[in-house]
Amino acid sequence: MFCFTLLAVLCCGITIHAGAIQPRSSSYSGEYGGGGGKRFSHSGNQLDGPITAIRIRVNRWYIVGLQVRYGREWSNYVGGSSGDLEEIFLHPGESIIQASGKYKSYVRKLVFVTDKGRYFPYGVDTGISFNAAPLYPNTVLRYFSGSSGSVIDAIGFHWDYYPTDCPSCGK
Ligand code: MMA
Repeated sequence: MFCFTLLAVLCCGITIHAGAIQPRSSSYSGEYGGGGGKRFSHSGNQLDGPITAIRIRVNRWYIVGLQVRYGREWSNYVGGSSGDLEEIFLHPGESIIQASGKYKSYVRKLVFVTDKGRYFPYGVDTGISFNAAPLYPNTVLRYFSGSSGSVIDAIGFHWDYYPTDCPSCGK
């Protein structure tokens, strides 16, 4: 019995200790939007590097499309063809640290805030508000997922540390 108790105490101790030396860094915010469209995820694209630029297509009502540059590589475009395509490039080493917006059945508005204090708003002020931010300190937007068809139906935000294994990333 004593042995068993000792083992339990030891195991517990090891678990707590492992937790302390390996802090968590990944978190997820979402999904914001409706249930239509086809699913997409940029989880593989994050291996190309940090987010360095974003293209958003907007029309008078909706966030229509999305394309994201990871390191030097652009993701596939998702969404429809109406409206105008807008492009922003982040500065070297700059990261998105907050994303807010509005949605109903589709995404209506997106606002990105960076760790250099810049913010980039897109779309219209209609619908339910959301406010997405990372759970863990010093983590940033690493990739997007969601659903799309002729517009962006829904969107989610994946946060983690800025990648350190990327020589051309400016940090
Ligand atoms: C398409 C189809 C739907 C989706 C809408 C909006 C027009 O229908 O993909 O499932 O909800 O586009 O993106």
